[in-house]
Amino acid sequence: MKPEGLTGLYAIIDSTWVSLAQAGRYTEELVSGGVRVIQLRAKDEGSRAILEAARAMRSATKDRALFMVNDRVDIAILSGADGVHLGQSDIPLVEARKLMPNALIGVSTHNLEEATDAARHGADYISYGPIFATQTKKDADIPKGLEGLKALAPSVNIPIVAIGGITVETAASVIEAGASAIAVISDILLADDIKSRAVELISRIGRKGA
Ligand code: TZP
Ligand code: MG
Repeated sequence: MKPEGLTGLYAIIDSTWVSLAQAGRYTEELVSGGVRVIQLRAKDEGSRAILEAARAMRSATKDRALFMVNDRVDIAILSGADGVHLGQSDIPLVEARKLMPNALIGVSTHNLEEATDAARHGADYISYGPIFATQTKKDADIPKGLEGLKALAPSVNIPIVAIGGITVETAASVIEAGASAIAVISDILLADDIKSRAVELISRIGRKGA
C-alpha cells in the first residue's frame, strides 16, 4: 500500500492495554472494520515476543492495510512491515533509511523545529502531540491542544498524524485543525467492541484527511 493510506484512522495496538499474544486477532478485527494503517507499539516487552506479534500483525494486514512498527527497525525489517515509526531518541531517521530505503518512516515530533527537521530529512509523515491529555504514554509532553496543531499544520508539507487522547468525540475536530490522520490507542483498545469503535472513528472523520 502507498502513503495515501496515511489519512483517516491510524490505529495503534499497544502492549500497555493488550497482551502481545492478542495482537494478531485485534489486527484482524480492525482490518475487517476498515482500518488501513495499524502500528505495533510494545515498550518493555521481550524482543522475541514483539517479533512474533509483529509477524501475526503482518499476516493479518497483508496487502489490506499498512503495518508499522514503533521504535524497532530490526523488528520492522524481520516482520516485513511497511515501515517504522521513530521517536526523538530512537535510531535517527537517516540511519533507519539506510536499512529500510523503501519503507515508510514516521517521526514523533512535539514542536515546529522537530517537525521541519523530520520533513527535511525525508520523513514520510510526522506524528504530533499529545493533542490532549493521555493515560497511555506516561512521559508524554504537555498537551498541545487543537491550537497547537492549527499553528503547526501550515508549516509542514508532509502528512501530520495527530496523537494523544483522541476519541470518537474529538476526532473530527482534530482533522479540522489540520491533521491528515488521527492515531488512536486507548479509545479503541479499551472499548468493549474494538471493531465497532474503529468503524465509529472512521465514520466521524470520513476520508477527509489531507
Ligand atoms: N505519543 C504521544 S501521546 C501517545 C503517544 C504514543 C499515546 C496516545 O495514546 P491514547 O490512548 O490514544 O491517548
Ligand atoms: Mg519511540
